[in-house]
Order: sequence, then structure tokens, then C-alpha cells
Amino acid sequence: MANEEIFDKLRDSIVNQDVSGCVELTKEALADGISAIDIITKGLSVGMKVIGDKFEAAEVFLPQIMMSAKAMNAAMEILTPELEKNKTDEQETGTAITFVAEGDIHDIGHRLVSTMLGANGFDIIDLGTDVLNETVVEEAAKRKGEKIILVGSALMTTSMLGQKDLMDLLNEEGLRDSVKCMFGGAPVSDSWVKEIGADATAENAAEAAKVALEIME
Ligand code: HCB
Repeated sequence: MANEEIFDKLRDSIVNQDVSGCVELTKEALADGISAIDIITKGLSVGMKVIGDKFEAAEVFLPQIMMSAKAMNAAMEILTPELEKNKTDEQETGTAITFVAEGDIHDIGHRLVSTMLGANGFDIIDLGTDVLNETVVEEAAKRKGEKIILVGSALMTTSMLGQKDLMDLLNEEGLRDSVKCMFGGAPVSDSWVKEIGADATAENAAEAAKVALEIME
């Protein structure tokens, strides 16, 4: 099967909530020599975007999205060890404190970004989902003086607003200059990141790792 055909089938398996089909196709794609990151960005994530758009258009409902997420998670169980295989043991890369904004439980992209940062030499402190800004600031304060990057995800326009509050809180606590701040998730844009005074954003997990390495240099 040509790669494009496999990517289309991976996308469709997510859109059609075909959990076992998605797992089989993922294994097949790996066996064909396609990289885990391409399987995710060119196949599975495209499917998640399509199902999200269908949800917005009221063509599908929450149970269908949950099944699509189940298919994505099943594929990620196979792909995560592949992503970790390329782990570099570089010293001094720094620590990434990763989290999903308060009120937001979308964690698929967050876990993917955390895995990719770990594979690129960062020590990961994963605070999970629905995280209070105060918790993030507390973790950053404990490590003042170390090389730290805060890596926040928000998938909803509502939870994204909390990123501005986090930047304000870091400023109030005198911590802004001791950490780098990168935010991402579907609604996060370059202009938003500039507006709130953060350092960077990234479209996907591979780019997030690249950008994080650049801004930590
Ligand atoms: Co959810 N949901 N959802 N959802 N959901 C979205 C996010 C909508 C956009 C769908 C839509 O309407 N089009 C929408 C938000 C609308 C808005 O605010 N503008 C929405 C809504 C409304 C809701 C509920 C409120 C629905 C309801 O209950 N009525 C509810 C909210 C629950 C809550 O959080 N309090 C809800 C629930 C769910 C689930 C539980 C069914 C499920 C989540 C399962 C889980 O994560 N464990 C879900 C899902 C799966 C989605 C969509 C379909 C896919 C999200 C996803 O996993 N994408 C999403 C539609 C969409 O995003 N277009 C929809 C795949 C991953 C790989 O991509 O964007 O998360 P990603 O991450 C990328 C990228 O952004 C970047 O790298 C990642 C990897 O490549 N990145 C970073 C991420 N974080 C980064 C950080 C950095 O520093 C840098 C880069």
C-alpha cells in the first residue's frame, strides 16, 4: 500500500471510530517502515480534526468522539514506545513542566507533546489535566534557578484564556524571567502567544520538541 493510502485509512479509522481497525493499520504502517510521528501527524491527528469538525457541525455527538479518542489512544499505546526509542540522553536540556489548563480534560495532544519532549532529552514533570495555574507556579518556584520550560495545552477557547492568567501570575510572583513558556492546542495561535507575552507555540508535537530545544539554548 502506498503511504498516502495508509494515511487516509488511518484517518478514516479514527473518523469511523474503528478501534481494532486503527490498531491493525498502525501496526501495518510501522511494519511498512513509516515513522511513528508521520503515522500520528499525517494520519491519526487528521482524523481527530475531521471528527472535531463533524462534532461542531452536529453531524456526530460526544459518544462518537469518545470512541474516536479510544481508537487514537489504542494506537498511541503502540506508538509511544516507538517515539521513546529515539530518546537522546543529552545533559542540560532542562526540565519541562507539562500540563493541560484548568477546566480542560483533553489530554491526547498533551501526552504526545510530553512524550516527544522526553524523547528529546527533557526531564518531564507531567502535572496532568485540569491543572490550576497556582499548581504550575508552585512547581516552577520549587525549581527556580534551574532550566525550566512550562508547556501548557488548551483545546478550548475558554480554557485557553487561563494561559493569560498564568503569565500574569508568573509576573506577580517574580518568576517570569526564570522560566520559558510555550503554549499549544488547537485554539492557540502565534498572535495569542504574543499578546500574553509567552515565548512560543507549536503546531504539533514534533515541532513542539524542536521549538522547545531552540528556546532553551
Ligand atoms: Co472535545 N472539544 N470536548 N473532547 N474534542 C474539541 C476540542 C472541540 C474543538 C470540538 C469542536 O467543537 N469542534 C470543542 C472545543 C470548542 C472550543 O472551545 N472552541 C470541544 C468541546 C466543546 C468539548 C466538550 C465541552 C463537549 C461537551 O461536553 N459538550 C467536552 C469538554 C470536556 C472538558 O475538557 N472539560 C469535550 C470532551 C471531549 C472528549 C472527552 C470526548 C475527548 C477528549 C478525550 C481526551 O483527550 N482524553 C474530546 C476530543 C477528542 C476532542 C477533539 C475531537 C480532538 C482533540 C484531540 O485529541 N486532537 C477536538 C477537536 C479538535 O481539536 N479539532 C474536540 C488530537 C491531538 C493529537 O491534537 O490539538 O490536542 P491536539 O494536540 C496537538 C497540537 O495542538 C500540539 O501538539 C499536539 C500533538 O500534535 N500541542 C501543543 C498540544 N499541546 C501543545 C502544547 C505546546 O506547548 C505546543 C504544542
